[in-house]
Amino acid sequence: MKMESKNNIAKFKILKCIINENKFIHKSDIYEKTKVPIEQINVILKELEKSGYEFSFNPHLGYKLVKVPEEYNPTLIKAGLNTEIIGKQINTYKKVNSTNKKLLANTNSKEGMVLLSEAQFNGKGRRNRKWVSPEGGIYLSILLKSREDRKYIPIFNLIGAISIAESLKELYNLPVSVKWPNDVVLDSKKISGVLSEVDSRSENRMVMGIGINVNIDSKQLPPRSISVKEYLQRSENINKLKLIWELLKNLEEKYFLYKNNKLKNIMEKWKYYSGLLGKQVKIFSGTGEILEGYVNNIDGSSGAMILRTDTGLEKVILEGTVEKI
Ligand code: BT5
Repeated sequence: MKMESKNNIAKFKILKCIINENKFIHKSDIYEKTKVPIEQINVILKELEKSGYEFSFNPHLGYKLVKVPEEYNPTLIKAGLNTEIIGKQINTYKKVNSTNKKLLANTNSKEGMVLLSEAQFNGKGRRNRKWVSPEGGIYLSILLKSREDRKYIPIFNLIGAISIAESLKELYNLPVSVKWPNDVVLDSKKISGVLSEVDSRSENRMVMGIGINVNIDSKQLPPRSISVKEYLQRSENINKLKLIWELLKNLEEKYFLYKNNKLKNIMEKWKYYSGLLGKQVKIFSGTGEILEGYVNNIDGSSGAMILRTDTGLEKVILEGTVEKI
C-alpha cells in the first residue's frame, strides 16, 4: 500500500512536469524537476504507455505527451490543474445518474470539489428537462458557496457559461456566444449548458453542473445541437482533459471575482460573449409569463436580465428562456 502510493506520487510529479512543459523534455530534466530517479522514470513512462498515454520521443529532445486516455484519471486531472481550490478534490465515474444529483447527495464534499462522469443515465436540464449525455461529452459538477447576500442562481449560470465560452474560444477559437441565462451556442446550435442548484439542506452550498458536447456525433443529440469535434470537422478526438483544465481555471477566476464582489468584470465578459445586448427578444419567464422587449442589461449582482418593454417599463427577470425576434 505504501509502495503503491509512493509510486503514485512519483507518477503525479512526472505527469505534472511533462504537462507543464507542454513541449519535448529530456529525462534528465524530468529528474532535475521531480527528483524521481531515472530508473523509476523509465518504469513509470512504460506504465503510463500501457494505460493509454502516448508520448512522442525524439533522441535529441526527449519526450512529449501527445495523447491521454479517454478514461478519466483523477491523478492526471489534478496534475494539469492550475487552480487553488477548484478540483483539489476530484471524483471520477464511468456513468452516473446525474453528476449534480450525486454531488448534492455527498454531504462531506468541500468547496471546490469536482465530480466528473464519462456519461450520464439521466442528465438533468432546468425545470425537469433532460440533458442528453452519451460518452464523448464532458459532464461535471462543482461544489461552490454562494455569498450570504448573493444567493442568486442566475449569476452562477452566467459564471459557468462565460467560463465555457472563454475556454472554447481560447483553445479552439470557436465563435461561441452566451445565451442568457445558461446556454453556450455556436452557429445558433447548443454546444453546452449549465445547471446550478442550491443544496436544500444548506442554502449557501451550490452545485454548478456543466455539460459540453465534445466528441459526440450530433445524430446522438437533440435537434439544434453541435459538438466541438463536429464543428471543427476533426477526425481525431478532441483532448477533453485540456478543455477541463482550461475550464476549471477560467471558472475559478470568475468565482473568485464573485466572492470578492468584483462582478463588474463578469458583466463586461457577458457583454462581450452575449449576442443579446440591445436586441429585441421574447422571454418565456420562469413564472410562465411571455414578455417581449429589448435587452437593456444584466443586473450585476443577481445575473437577472433587465428587459425594456415596448411600453417603456423595465422588467427584471431572474429565470426563463429567451428567443431573438
Ligand atoms: C441546460 O438545461 O442546458 C442545463 C444542462 C446541464 C447539464 C449538466 S451535465 C452535468 C450536470 N449534471 C446534470 O444532471 N446536469 C448538469 P436547459 O436550459 O433546460 O436545456 C435543456 C434542453 O437542451 C433540452 O430540453 C434539450 O432541448 C436540449 N439538450 C438536451 N441535451 C442536449 C445536449 N447534449 N446538447 C445540446 N442540447 C441539449
